[in-house]
This record gives sequence, structure tokens and C-alpha cells, in this order.
Amino acid sequence: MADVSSDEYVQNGVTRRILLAGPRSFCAGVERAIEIVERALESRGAPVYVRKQIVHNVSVVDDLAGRGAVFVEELEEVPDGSTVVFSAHGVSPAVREEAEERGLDVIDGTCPLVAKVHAKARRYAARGDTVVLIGHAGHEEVEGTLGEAPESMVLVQTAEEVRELSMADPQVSYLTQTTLGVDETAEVVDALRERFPLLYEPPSEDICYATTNRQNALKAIIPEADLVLVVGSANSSNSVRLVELSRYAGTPAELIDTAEDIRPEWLEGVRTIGLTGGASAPPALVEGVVSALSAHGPVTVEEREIARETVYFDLPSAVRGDAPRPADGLSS
Ligand code: 0O3
Ligand code: SF4
Repeated sequence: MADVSSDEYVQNGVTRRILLAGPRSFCAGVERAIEIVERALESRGAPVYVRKQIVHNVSVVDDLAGRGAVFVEELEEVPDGSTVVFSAHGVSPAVREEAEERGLDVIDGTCPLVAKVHAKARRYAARGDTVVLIGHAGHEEVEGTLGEAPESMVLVQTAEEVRELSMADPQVSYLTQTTLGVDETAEVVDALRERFPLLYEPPSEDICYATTNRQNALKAIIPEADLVLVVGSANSSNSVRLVELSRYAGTPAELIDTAEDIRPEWLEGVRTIGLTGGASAPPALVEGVVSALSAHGPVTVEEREIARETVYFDLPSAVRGDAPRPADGLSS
């Protein structure tokens, strides 16, 4: 953390309060994806190639790179005969086919909840729907999902874009990226309902439990916070949504990769700091922020837990080994 010795609270010995949002940090899909790379390194030995960042976090990627993972943008950078892990955000069928044609040893790190959205995209497109995907252009998850049925899918990012849709197809369904802002997505869905009165509504939400919980947990502490710090990387959609949520509610918020990024001027006049971490942010980095703040003046730390997460995703058989594990699939 940068020098905060000029901070008035530090000088006057005023106790600051850190309010920890719970749940925060790693979700089940991220833990699974990281463990897949770790186990692949153990069982296959380095190098293990990973297509794209396994999750959108600089520290996670640097740590795995230091242990022999080689992160590449595209499969053409993966040598023949190598092991390649697909990131948690998923891949399009075209990428899967390319890997199969090349005979690469593929281990799929796609979060099962992202895979579920892919399955819905295939199902809806196969029955003849025009499938509207709500998501961010260029995001890897969106690229992968759109790749399931490119002829039948259309991407929208805002309610405005929904109103501009020109198709007259009465058979329209929608899907979403898993890491969107819950409230802003509801507005886009409302616009879709208005534009397409016969809109098919999926039976369950695509914004996942972890995204929803982290947003709700932050909402619970925002009213008491003078500043919100979100641990996460700049390309992490779900982490950026947490910053936006706080700013939208009127509380200043900053995205930080580590405690080193905290600027002393942010803390001026700040008595209560709300602290959380995106789904790809290691819990240790959040603890590092607490330690850094504690090292520069008296603090109290309170946790507000709005939900307890017990979701666990089994590992793919390629890296499962013989150790006894919970039953396949989702358990909670
Ligand atoms: O999708 P997002 O940019 O938020 O991805 P992160 O930061 O890696 O977090 C994990 C979420 C994910 C793998 C897709 O749902
Ligand atoms: Fe899976 Fe949700 Fe985590 Fe994404 S944020 S990896 S969908 S559990």
C-alpha cells in the first residue's frame, strides 16, 4: 500500500472501520478452473498451455505462470501434442473442433454454469428461436456463447440497443452473460419484453449465484461505507460491476489488484471502508488489504455475510485422479 502517513486519521489515531462484504472473492467455478491447471501441472508436468487467462485476475495468472502454465491467446500458439486448458469463461464450438482436429490434450476449465448457458443457446436455436444474448461485446464468455449458434443469435448490451433491434421474429428468447449487473440486466430484459411481447423467458437466471451474491452483499454494506474497495483486475467483468454498483449508489469505489494500488488521497476523511473481492480475486489479496490498512492506523474489522455459499463443482475426469471426491456435477 502506498504511504498513508499524512492521513489525518492515522495522525490523530482515529479508529477506522472495515466492513467486509460476504460472500466475496473466489466462486466455485474459479476455484475449479484454477485447480484444473494446478492438477494438470502436477500430472502432466510443465508446460501446460492455457487458452486465454484462466480467470481474469493478474495475480492468479502470474502465480500459475510462475509454476509452468503458459498462457496463450489462440490455439495456434500451442505446440502439437501439448496439453491445453480452456479458461473458465468457455470457448466456442469452433475452438473445440480446432483442438480436436489438432489432437491436442484438452482439459476443459469452462465453469459448468457457463456451459449451461451454451446448452440453452444450442437448444433455443435448434427449435428455431432468434436468441438475444445480453452481454458485453468482445468478452470471452460472450464470444464463446455466440459461437454456439452464430446464425441465430444477436448480441445486445443496453435497453437502447434492444429498442433498435430490427427483426420481426415472434419467436425470440434471451440469454445473458453470467457476470452482469443484476439491476441493469433487468432493465434490458424489460425492454425485450416490451419489444417482443411473446418473448420466451428462460426458466432460470443466467447471471450466476456468485455474481448475484457478491452484488447483494455489497449492496448491504454500501449505505454505511464512505469508500468501497473492490479487489479485482480491470478486465474482470463481475469485479467492475461491483465498482459500478457502488458508484451508482453514490458511494465512491475503486478497483484494486492488490493493496499496493491504494492511493492515500482515497482515504482522506474516510471512516468506514467497504471491502469486497470479485469472483476471480484470491481471498488472500483481500486479507492483504485488511493488513495494509491495519498497518497504518487502528482499524476494526466487521463482516456482513448475507449468504453462505456451499456450491462445489466436481473436477473433469482428466485431472480428477483417484482421490475420493463428492459426486459428479453441482452439489450445494
Ligand atoms: O466474466 P468475468 O470477466 O467476470 O470473469 P472473471 O473475473 O474471470 O470471474 C470469473 C467468472 C467467469 C469465469 C465466467 O463466469
Ligand atoms: Fe461460474 Fe459464476 Fe464463477 Fe462465472 S462467476 S465462474 S458462472 S460460478
